[in-house]
Amino acid sequence: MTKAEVIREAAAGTKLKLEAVTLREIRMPLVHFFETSFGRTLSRRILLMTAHCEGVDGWAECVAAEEPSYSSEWIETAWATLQHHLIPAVLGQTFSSAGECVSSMHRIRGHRMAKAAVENALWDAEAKERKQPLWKLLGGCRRQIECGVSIGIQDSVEQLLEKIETELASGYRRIKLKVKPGWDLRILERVRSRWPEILLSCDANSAYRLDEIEHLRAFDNFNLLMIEQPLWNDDLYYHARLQAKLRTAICLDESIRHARDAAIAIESGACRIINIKVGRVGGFTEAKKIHDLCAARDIPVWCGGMLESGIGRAHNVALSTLPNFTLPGDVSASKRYWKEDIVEPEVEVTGGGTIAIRDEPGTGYRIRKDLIDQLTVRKETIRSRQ
Ligand code: OSB
Ligand code: MG
Repeated sequence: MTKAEVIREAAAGTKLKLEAVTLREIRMPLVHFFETSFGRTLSRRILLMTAHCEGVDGWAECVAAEEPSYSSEWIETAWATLQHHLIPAVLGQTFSSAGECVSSMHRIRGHRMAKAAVENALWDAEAKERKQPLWKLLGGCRRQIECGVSIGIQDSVEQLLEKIETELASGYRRIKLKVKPGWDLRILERVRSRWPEILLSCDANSAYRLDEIEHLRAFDNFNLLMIEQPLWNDDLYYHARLQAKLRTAICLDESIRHARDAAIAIESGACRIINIKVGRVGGFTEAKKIHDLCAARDIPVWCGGMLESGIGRAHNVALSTLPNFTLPGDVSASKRYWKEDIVEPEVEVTGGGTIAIRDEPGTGYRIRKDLIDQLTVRKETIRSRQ
């Protein structure tokens, strides 16, 4: 280092030397099963990543699921890609900010959920090192965020109505229903006639095809805030064709992998709303890029969820404080998913359907290390030899 560099670094005050990384898999059964158009989840296998940076530990959750259904990534590809490619690309390096690791991982194609685990753990470490709340470091501006819920496909309509009633009574500000052929118009009709005024949306997770366009047009009858990802998970073009024929706004989730996808989706009219999931897009840097691009084009965004434990959930809370997160997200209370969460306090929602933002350094949610140890089924620490 030159003298000027030493002085500059001392002035900046932050240095993250990534000395070691710990990967773990924990098992956590869900309080209730969660069913989408692609299947039912009863229990989660969750990959946690810890970035050890000279006395400061940053934590993140990799949102890759148990099966490659929502995306092509799943826990085993994420673990292997982290172990063999991503961790070697960043280990032993010194970063002056978390976002710098993105270029180190650039030559590895795809595997965005795995990349997000690395980057987000470093963001957590950076926030702790700077003694700043993560939400501020990300550029957030809100002191509370608005919460919605995503309600899976149920065994009966009665069960669904009961669930909605419970969530509305808890204060949630938007109800999103998972739909698929055979569980769509009939339930939307029942829900809308019972609650004519609520903010209501639906998510098809790619369950429809373009030849079902007349069927999809019937969704216009229910005054929905949006219909999320009706067509193929990797499509933009046909969503544009569909959006031109619908009154209801299309929101894209799966199809938006990065800011360029978001730009093309907006320019081509494939959607009017975008769901940002930090794991899906490869980390906070890309999530912020999409956020900024949407803000500049007057496209509202909201924060999606992936049945996260408290660690991923806390990151979603922080991200949701950015100014263009103007619609209620799928960020809800820990207790909807877990008997006991791995952070303290658990993520809690007020009677008004909001989460209050915490001001401690990092996420503001402490890691329950003992509980994590109890839930761990596999663990590996990889150290730098430098
Ligand atoms: O499409 O938003 C989705 C869960 C798993 C995979 C995909 C999705 C979801 C959800 C649940 O809708 C959101 C949550 O409550 O975490
Ligand atoms: Mg979705």
